[in-house]
Amino acid sequence: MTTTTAPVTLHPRTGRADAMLATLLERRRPGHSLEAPFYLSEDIFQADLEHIFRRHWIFVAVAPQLPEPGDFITVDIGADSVLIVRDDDMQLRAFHNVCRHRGSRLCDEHQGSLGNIVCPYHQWTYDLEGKLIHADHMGETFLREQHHLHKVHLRDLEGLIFICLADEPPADFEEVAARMRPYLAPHKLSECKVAAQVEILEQGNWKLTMENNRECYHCVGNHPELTISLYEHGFGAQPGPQNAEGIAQFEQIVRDSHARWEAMGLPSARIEELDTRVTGFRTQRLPLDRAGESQTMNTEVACRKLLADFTDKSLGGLSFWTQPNSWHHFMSDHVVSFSVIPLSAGRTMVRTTWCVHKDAVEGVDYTVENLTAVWNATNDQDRRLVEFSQAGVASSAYQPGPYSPFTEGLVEAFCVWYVDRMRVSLTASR
Ligand code: 3BY
Ligand code: FES
Ligand code: FE
Repeated sequence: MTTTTAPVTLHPRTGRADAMLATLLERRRPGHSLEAPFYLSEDIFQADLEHIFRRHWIFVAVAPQLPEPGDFITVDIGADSVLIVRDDDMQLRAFHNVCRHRGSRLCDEHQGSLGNIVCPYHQWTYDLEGKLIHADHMGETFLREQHHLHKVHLRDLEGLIFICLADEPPADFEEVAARMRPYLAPHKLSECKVAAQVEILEQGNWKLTMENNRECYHCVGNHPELTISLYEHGFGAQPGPQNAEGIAQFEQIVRDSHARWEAMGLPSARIEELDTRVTGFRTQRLPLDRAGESQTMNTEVACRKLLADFTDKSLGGLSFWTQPNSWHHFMSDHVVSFSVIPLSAGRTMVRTTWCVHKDAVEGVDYTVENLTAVWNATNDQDRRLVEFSQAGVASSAYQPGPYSPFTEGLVEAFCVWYVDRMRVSLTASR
């Protein structure tokens, strides 16, 4: 591993080695994986939390996790715990899960239902809008209105819940939302129910999880279940005489499918803005192979009751990727969403949520086993790949390797976005 000779100065507040980080960011070699400290260093992990996860829009949940007034979930991002509740007017709200009395954690559970938010320590009580409504023994001069819960920014993008811990969140989210709404709205995720949710722990850095997600170079060799429904020519490939016909055929299928879907009111064209904006995103609706209905083992729908008012099972897969931490696949019968939560330099949680129409009946319209089979298998394969990468990066022999210009363009886009956002934020915080 190459080491830097730059002088190391500690950040006045965090005590971290920001100069070394700045040097590593500055000398990142385009088109290559990152240097080892980006995956291994706990200091850089803390910097990732500060500059990426506390300043950008983070995908944390789907609206069907909180269908009723009083439903809540908690989400931990580094040392910050966030409480998301649905209030009596059905509005989703997010608060720091921190009591305004002496700072106690308010809710310890990951999900549940509550009437008011009651602190377990001295029972200060907040309503679902975060207002302090009750606090005993605080005297005549105590002002309840100065002790409401601290809010966290929240956006519900057609059922996808994003939060931002920054005081001033990136404003371009509104534009991303406006662009994405026509793609997502027809699937009516907000009218779904959660059919299954699985959390897996990966012994690897969150960036390796994201990089792995941004390419399908590894798919043929590792994902026998996923590649049943995905067209191989959708993965990107070095063009040549051996695959010219296959690529041309695939492109024709995409054009024909897009024409059909667009005519049904389903926007399908690719939008590619992963590394060109603060709230990086990408979308595309792609046809699925074989029966072409869903990402299942037999490529047929996993749920007989289709989403929204769909009658056509063959709507392909609408994918939506966001920086820094999510990807989603919307099909005719279900939606599968992935949220990546960093835990430490070498540990990452991936939460996968499968949603079906809220009136679909388990055992009649779908089975959880069939619905989740492809992505449970694929997630486990990806976990192994991430763990292999983490192990290799930790070796003294590791050096940044070259990305394929044909199949790893989006991995590069992730790294470009990451390095750029870190540089900007690091400079601004000095
Ligand atoms: O399809 C996905 O979401 C990613 C990309 C390829 C491998 N991985 C399963
Ligand atoms: Fe919450 Fe005292 S810390 S009521
Ligand atoms: Fe994969």
